[in-house]
Amino acid sequence: MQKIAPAISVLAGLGENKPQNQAVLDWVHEVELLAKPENIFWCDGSEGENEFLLDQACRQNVLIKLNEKKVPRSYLHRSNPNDVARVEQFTFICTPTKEEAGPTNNWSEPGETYSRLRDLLKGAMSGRTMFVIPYIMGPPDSPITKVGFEITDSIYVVLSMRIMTRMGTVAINRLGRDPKAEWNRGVHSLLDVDPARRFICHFPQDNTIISVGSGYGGNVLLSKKCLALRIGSYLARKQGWMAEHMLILGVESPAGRKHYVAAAFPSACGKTNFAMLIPPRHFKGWKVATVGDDIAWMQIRDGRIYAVNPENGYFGVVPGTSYKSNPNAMKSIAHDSLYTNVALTDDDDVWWEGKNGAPPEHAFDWRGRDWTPDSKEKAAHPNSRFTTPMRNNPALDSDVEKGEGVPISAIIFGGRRSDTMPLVFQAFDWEPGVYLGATMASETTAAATGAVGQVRRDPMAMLPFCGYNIGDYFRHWLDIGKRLTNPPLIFNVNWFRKGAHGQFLWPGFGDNMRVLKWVIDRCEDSGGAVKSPIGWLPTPNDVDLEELAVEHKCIVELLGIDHKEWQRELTEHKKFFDSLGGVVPEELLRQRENLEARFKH
Ligand code: GTP
Ligand code: SPV
Ligand code: MN
Repeated sequence: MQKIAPAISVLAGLGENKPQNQAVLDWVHEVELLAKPENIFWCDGSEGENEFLLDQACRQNVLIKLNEKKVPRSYLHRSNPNDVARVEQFTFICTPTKEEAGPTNNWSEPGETYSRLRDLLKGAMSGRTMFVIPYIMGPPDSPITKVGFEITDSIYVVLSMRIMTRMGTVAINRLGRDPKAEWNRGVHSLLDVDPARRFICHFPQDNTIISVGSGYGGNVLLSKKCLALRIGSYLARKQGWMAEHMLILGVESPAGRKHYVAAAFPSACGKTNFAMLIPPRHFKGWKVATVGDDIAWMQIRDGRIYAVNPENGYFGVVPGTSYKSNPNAMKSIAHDSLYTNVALTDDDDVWWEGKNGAPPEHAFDWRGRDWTPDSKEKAAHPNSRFTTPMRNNPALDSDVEKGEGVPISAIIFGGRRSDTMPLVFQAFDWEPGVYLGATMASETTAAATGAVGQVRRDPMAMLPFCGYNIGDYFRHWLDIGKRLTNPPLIFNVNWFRKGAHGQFLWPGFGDNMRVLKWVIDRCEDSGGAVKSPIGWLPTPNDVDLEELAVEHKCIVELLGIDHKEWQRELTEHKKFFDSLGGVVPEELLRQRENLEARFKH
């Protein structure tokens, strides 16, 4: 068997970017004594370092260089077939008490967990290189920006973190020498990539993350779900801001009026696609620009919400990405990108289900096995991903680096629902809007291991990412509302409603502009709607459907609510709240009663 992550021989002048901060040095030393690496590589984030590490990764077969003409400076990575998605059942919030982690998280006692992890990490990096990655989350000049250090024995993690975060010297400078400064400690080791020894543990009180036994995405790029959401949400509540699983986009009308919108959809439910939307031809002069595709850090200023994207790149779902569905993503991943678990063609190009053009006659599937169009299994894993710098995105918003963030006019919740949820509606106010987010549900996807297609409640798309008690999280949302004099309007969308034959009723993708336009109209007090029990619903006349080839009866179905389905939905809301065991704030329980009452009138 191939050795996992053998040490690299470090070239002179590389890997020497040691920070001055004594707290960091002490912590690295402590992990070194425990994990016993062969050598330490202190990353600086430079071009030369990246070139060197890419070359090393190819030599170790961690990466395969792709066809330089077809996808310049890009590489394929194949993860272990037992390690292809986030593992929610092995993800823990280690707070002193179980109550602090709340009813939706796996909890594990901190002292015991540290000692179990220490045992696992003992000598875990022997014969390996230990990389120290300094990074920041947020624009360099933002007051909200946080510093993190990730220690890892995976070269793939280093190369990915360089794309996903602002990495290297910028972080060392931001932290400075103050040993008391706030920064996140992240330790990651592949160990032997065995699911039996795979744990993703968060210690919010210590601002610490320890992740072992995986080499995949959200389990190991500790900046992302672990810091920016789980630890982030904990810090946000304590410090009075919000860390949310939301895309951020800017939308500009032909008249030059611009709004920013944040949208929370669960994993693999359309955030990246919505954030990169290209309006259909009929919307000539409208422009959509991306601020972020996965995470929003939001602050309140002058009674308004302002958002920044803490990330620097996109870790996006590959299957289904094409010039038809998402041209901006296709252009972004055409160069300088890492691909994970897609298929490799005979000419070293990448392929996946849903890419433009005919499938190749022969390829190697995501595990590296022979594949032809007759094969029963998919060529690319359903959760195969691209890692690409946000600078590759032709639609990147001009204010993406703005430290103070962009003002948010609307918050949109949305899930993957075959039935019940209409294409779009608007909550009556902030509190009913929080209820809407708190009760949202979605069919599960391949982004996490486990069954796919089952409806589960996923409050604010944060079920797997809220680093503390969900009841306190709801309370935080309600409290935020009280501080807002100019609150964003709150909406719900569903791109995934299906007709009687199991087909999607709505074309989605670029045509979601039609829904976005209605949202913007509502923000400008100009969009029409009718009052319904669940909120303000547009009629077919209120949504711009020009040049859309969808039958009128489908539109009526999409925009309608079925009272029978909603009775079931209300029962599910109650069941969900009951399952949380008394942590749900009074206001939300009252919202549920109000909703039920509105259906009776
Ligand atoms: P994470 O990165 O896991 O957080 O996912 P995401 O929310 O960014 O989802 P993404 O945009 O990558 O989309 C996931 C899947 O949904 C892809 O296969 C898309 O092709 C599909 N999808 C996205 N938008 C739409 C849409 O409007 N309609 C339909 N039918 N499918 C969509
Ligand atoms: C998600 O699952 O929401 C993702 C992918 O964005 S991962 O980084 O693996 O969490
Ligand atoms: Mn996500």
